[in-house]
Amino acid sequence: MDIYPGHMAKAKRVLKESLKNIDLVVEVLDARIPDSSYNKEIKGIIKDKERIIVLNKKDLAEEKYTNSWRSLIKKKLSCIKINSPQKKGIEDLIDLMEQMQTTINEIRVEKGIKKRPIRAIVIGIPNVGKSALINGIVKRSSAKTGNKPGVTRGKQWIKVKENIDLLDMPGILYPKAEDEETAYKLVLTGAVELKKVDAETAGYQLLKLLKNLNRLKRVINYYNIKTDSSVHPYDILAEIGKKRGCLMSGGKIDRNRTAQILINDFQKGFLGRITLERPESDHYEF
Ligand SMILES: Nc1nc2c(ncn2[C@@H]2O[C@H](COP(=O)(O)OP(=O)(O)OP(=O)(O)O)[C@@H](O)[C@H]2O)c(=O)[nH]1
Ligand SMILES: [Mg+2]
Repeated sequence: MDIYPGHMAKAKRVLKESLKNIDLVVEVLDARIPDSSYNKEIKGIIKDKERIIVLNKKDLAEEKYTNSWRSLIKKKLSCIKINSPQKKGIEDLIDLMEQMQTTINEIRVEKGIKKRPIRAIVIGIPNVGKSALINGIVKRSSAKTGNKPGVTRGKQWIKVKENIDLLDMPGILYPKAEDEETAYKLVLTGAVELKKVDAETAGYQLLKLLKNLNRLKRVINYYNIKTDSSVHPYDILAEIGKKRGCLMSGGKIDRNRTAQILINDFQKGFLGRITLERPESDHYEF
């Protein structure tokens, strides 16, 4: 499924341009789908720059699985769990950036190069919380925006700490929907707009995923529907539709509208914290 026709190549070019002179890349993933929100081409693009992985929207994900993803990622990279709007975990991220700054500058000094503030950028897929994270960092910084010009016109450097500058414009990377399930996970978590796909189909995908994750009970309880987890997604959607009064003329259930409600409730966290991807092996690229 080509969810971002044409965007990918251009975004990569723009990102490569933004990465010039950058020392540290803060890569934001959605804690509900760490694998699907990770762009596998990124390593090739950022090469040997330092990286920190942020598992954002941790408030919407199940803590147990966020922790296991974090342990897995930490075998290779630094990783912090964050809730950007509530500024949870931002202090830890700044501390980590500070540590990395020290290391990067020590290496510079060893090589006989003068110490200088390191430059960082936030990157990630659409809607993952890049701007919310940057805002959170700005609010936590001692100094506000500096007026040093960024790599591209219109961009500015934010002074996070004495020796850390952050580009105020995040880099956007489009996720690769390798298969249909990945594509729908991106829709369900809001990285891809729902209107790009058939809402009803997306609704069934969500119910199917929740069933496989043993989380269908959340739906049944939230909408207070009389059914059990063994029932087919088709019937569950109908039950939700009836409860919510999503009827068309003639009394037929408006499945499209029902699916939109269900997906919106999931995205808002009304069904509780739900992680759509659990780490299943050690074979992730990160
Ligand atoms: N619950 C929750 N919502 C978040 C979190 N971070 C961001 N959001 C919400 O997710 C939506 C997208 O956040 P943005 O910061 O605009 O995301 P972005 O990556 O800058 O998106 P684009 O600029 O469109 O690429 C907003 O409604 C945020 O309030 C988080 O940690 N938890
Ligand atoms: Mg943004």
